[in-house]
Amino acid sequence: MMKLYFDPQSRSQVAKWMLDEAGVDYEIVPTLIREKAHKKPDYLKINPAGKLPALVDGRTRVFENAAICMYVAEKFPQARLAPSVGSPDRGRYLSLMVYSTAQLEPSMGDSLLGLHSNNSARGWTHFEQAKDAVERELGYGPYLFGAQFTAADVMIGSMFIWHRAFGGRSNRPKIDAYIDRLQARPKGMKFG
Ligand SMILES: N[C@@H](CCC(=O)N[C@@H](CS)C(=O)NCC(=O)O)C(=O)O
Repeated sequence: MMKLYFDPQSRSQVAKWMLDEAGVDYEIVPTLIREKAHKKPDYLKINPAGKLPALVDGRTRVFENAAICMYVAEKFPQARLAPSVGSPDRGRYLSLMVYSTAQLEPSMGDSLLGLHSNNSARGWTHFEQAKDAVERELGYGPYLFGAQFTAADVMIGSMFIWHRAFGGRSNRPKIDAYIDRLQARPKGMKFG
């Protein structure tokens, strides 16, 4: 059975949300940050960055939420959590998965931490510009791929859910309505 290395008070909840949406069996391996379990040599063999979460599936190990979500979507195509390989939407899907973690996550982190820099040489820009990009991609919704809920909603949505949990407001009615929809899903991401 797949094993999810998990601390409930961490981004491990993103991978858990994805696995729950896929409706598959997995085992939770408690790996608590406060106990420094994520820095132990055995865990570093799974995720060399010493961060949570990580997923182990037989001889396969996957770290970074975006990779875990893509792995799960690919392994369980019947869950329809990604546009299929070869479909015209596939490129946009891959782009949004990488965008979520390469640009949205750091710009949101800057915003929460009050680190304001407009130096786009870092590879990402201000959180407000990231919100613009998400609004453009949302179109008429309800999800990023219209009626089909996908791993891209897990990755992009979880960033905004996390932002909310830390008291941030998006101040974008369209994004707020989207996040409300995601949180209302029966298997939506939980915290703590
Ligand atoms: N981009 C990574 C972020 C992982 C991450 O930063 N995890 C945090 C918990 S929310 C962590 O393990 N921090 C502990 C540390 O770095 O020592 C992902 O999505 O997997």
